[in-house]
Formats: sequence, C-alpha cells, structure tokens
Amino acid sequence: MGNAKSGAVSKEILEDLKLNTKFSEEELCQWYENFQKQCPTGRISPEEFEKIYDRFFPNSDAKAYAQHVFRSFDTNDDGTLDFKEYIIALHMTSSKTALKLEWAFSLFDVDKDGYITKSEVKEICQSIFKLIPKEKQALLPSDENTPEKRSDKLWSYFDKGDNERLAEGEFIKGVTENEDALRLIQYDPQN
Ligand SMILES: [Ca+2]
Ligand SMILES: [Ca+2]
Repeated sequence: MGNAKSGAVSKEILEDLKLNTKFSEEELCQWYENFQKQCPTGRISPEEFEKIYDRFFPNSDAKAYAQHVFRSFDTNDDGTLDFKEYIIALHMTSSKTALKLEWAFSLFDVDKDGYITKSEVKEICQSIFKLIPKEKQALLPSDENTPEKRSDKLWSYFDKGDNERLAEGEFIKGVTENEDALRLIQYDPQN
C-alpha cells in the first residue's frame, strides 16, 4: 500500500477522481488493479463495453443502449474508454439514489452539439425500449408500449415543438419537475 509501483494509477488522475466521484483512494486503487487485469491495454473498446451490459441485461438486447452510454462517457472522442472515463461511467451509472441528470443529458445529446432534438429522444427511447424484456413490454401502459409512443410522451413534457430543441437546463428542469419524465428517461430493471 502506498508504494508507487510501475503501472499504478497516476496521482493526478487519482486526485481528480477522488474529487469527482464518491470513491475513496483505496477503492480507486482496487478498481485500477481490476481494470488492468481485465484490460491490459488500458482501454475499453465498444465491444467490451457491450459485453458488460449484456451481463446486466441477460434477457434483453442492450447493445444499442450500451453504444449510447459508451459514447456519452468517451469524453475525448477517441473511441475507447480509459480508466478515468470508465470510473466516471461507473460512478454515474451506479448511483442508486438519483440518476445524474447532467449525464442523462449527454446520453440523449447523441451528436454532442449541446442540444437535444426530438429525433435524439426517439433514438435513445428505442435503445431503452430494447433493454426491457419482452414479457415486461407487454405490461406497459398503452401510451408507452412502443418506442415511438414512449418518446412522444417524454417529449410532450418539455413543451417544445417537434422541430425545436432542448438545452441542458430545460432538460434538467423538465425531468426534475415531472416524475413521469424522470421515469421515462431511464429503465430500472428492478421495477
Ligand atoms: Ca476516450
Ligand atoms: Ca444534439
């Protein structure tokens, strides 16, 4: 413990992650050790990330959703997740109490232009819908039981025309003020 060994996580990244996540230094070092074992290259590819999601959603098709999540955490746009991006992802998605809304915004902002359009909402709703096992899809209310209906319903909470777009503040305000909207931007397998 505490000895700087080759291959250890850099002090700079460690300090940064301690500041920006709920993880302690010990936890982060443990994560790093696991990360290096599973990813000797130090980079997670989209395919590896999809496999992680497959394990969480064995009864549904998580591929499209995993690709969107991957994109939202690949902050430097190099097509891989490094340790820092991976830990931020873990921190954002493992939070049980509140979904991190800034992250949710970046998930929906598919082309990363700082706004969410109705077609982006539709694209993410389609990937969320695929996370829902077939038998649970059958139990959905009639205004949410297709990806199109789900995205129309979600979009209606933001009071925007079909060709208008949502800024981050408007998105966060909309889902904070409306429980239904908050529920529709995610899929919780426990429910
Ligand atoms: Ca990256
Ligand atoms: Ca956008």
